[in-house]
Amino acid sequence: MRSLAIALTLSFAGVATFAQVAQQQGVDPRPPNGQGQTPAVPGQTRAPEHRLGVAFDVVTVASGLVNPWGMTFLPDGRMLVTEKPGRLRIVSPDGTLSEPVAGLPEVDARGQGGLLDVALDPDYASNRLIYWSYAEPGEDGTNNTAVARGRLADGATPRVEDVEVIYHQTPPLASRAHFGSRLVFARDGTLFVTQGDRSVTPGRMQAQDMDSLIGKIVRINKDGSVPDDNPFVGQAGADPKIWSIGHRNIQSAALHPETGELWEVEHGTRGGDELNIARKGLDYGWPTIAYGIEYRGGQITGGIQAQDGMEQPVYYWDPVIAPSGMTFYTADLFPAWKGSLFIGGLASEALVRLGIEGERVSGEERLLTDLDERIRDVAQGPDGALYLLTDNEDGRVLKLVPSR
Ligand SMILES: [Ca+2]
Repeated sequence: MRSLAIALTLSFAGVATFAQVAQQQGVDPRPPNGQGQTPAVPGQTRAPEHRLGVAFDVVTVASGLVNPWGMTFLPDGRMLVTEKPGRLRIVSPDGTLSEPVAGLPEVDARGQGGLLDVALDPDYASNRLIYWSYAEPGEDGTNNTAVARGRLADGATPRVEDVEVIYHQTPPLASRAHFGSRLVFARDGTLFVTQGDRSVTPGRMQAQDMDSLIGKIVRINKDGSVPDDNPFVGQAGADPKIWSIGHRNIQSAALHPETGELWEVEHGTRGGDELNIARKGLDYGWPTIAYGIEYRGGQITGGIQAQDGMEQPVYYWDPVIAPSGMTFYTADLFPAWKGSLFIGGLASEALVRLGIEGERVSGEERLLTDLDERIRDVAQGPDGALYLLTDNEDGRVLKLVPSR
């Protein structure tokens, strides 16, 4: 497929021709679900396959983790890893798992719920604060995404102290799905929380409601208070925690290493996973505009893919990859990968690499397609290796290192 793409590139006679070819010749040969849907701009989907041919080994760092979901690195090189059923562990570079960190609040681990992402305070070295997101159990079978923080007290039996729940997505709904979520600190020290629409009709409809936190990215201060410069502060009927609206389910987010903007990938239905740059106060369209079709078949809402006042994705996938964690690669260990965006694939059971030029996707590559495991999170380690979590009852921490 690569040689075909090169041949076509060399012989292409115009942008329209190239766009047409790119439409047909991405890395995924299957036809789109959204028949007749056309990208808003050339290259918005099915970017040309671009195999860099980087040789790497896959090393198992740790195993025996139950559905690990999120990870982050401590300054000493150990990792914090969440397990979806509700346990947080410290993982040493030699693969040793700590006892579960004591003191975390109860989670609702049904369905897609549980203990989700984990992040360090930007001032962790001095305050030892860590933050985690989770599905919080509520009344009468309802639940919601929540964020807590606490001070990590290390030792033979690690624990968190001074635990505070700093954020609750409202309103709670009865659902086992679409909790998001990723925690990303902006450069100014505020915290982005990416969320979902709860995968039930009332939640889906609230993704456009300004008084609901369903289907939103929120931006909060470290203590959960509202930053003064949030976009809807002072707007009647709007929740001031909102940063952006119209999102379906975001389990993948990272700051762009140069611009500091929040990039995110959200789950679509059948066709319609999207890469967005989540900007202040903007509407990302769900459920009014979307690529792809409903799971059961048939058009989504009014069957439109674009509308004034709603943002187009930078890129979309139809068929989907089922995106999980992501990271921009910036280290020197793999020079050819510098500047690439890596996204974990759940249903696609692959590691997706996107070449990024400015704000467009220049090429796509699928790695680890023979691993046959769902990839739940992706992070760059302090050693420059690319770390992954595999989503299994016997889940692993893997790292990719250059082949010896
Ligand atoms: Ca969208």
